[in-house]
Amino acid sequence: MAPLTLHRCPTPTDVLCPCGRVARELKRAGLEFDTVREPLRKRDRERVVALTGQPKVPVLVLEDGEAIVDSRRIVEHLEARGA
Ligand SMILES: N[C@@H](CCC(=O)N[C@@H](CS)C(=O)NCC(=O)O)C(=O)O
Repeated sequence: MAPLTLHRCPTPTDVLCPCGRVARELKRAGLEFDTVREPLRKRDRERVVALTGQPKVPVLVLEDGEAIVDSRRIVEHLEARGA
């Protein structure tokens, strides 16, 4: 199991949406991460709601279990850790 986990939408590329942007940034930084594909419809994202209290992805779960919501905040976090 990788230290980081990215919960993302089903969009199959890294170029089209906020989830793809986060995946690109993680790869660019050379960080190892697991990917969990979440359902397209927000009402079907029970796992995301259980993790974060809201249904939006991307969500990045850190080494200590903290979950960061929103692509902009995730990218800021990666910058702050020097990635
Ligand atoms: N402002 C959010 C937008 C997140 C967003 O639009 N996520 C897409 C997937 S990449 C989504 O969940 N779309 C389905 C919906 O909003 O119903 C961010 O940048 O993280």
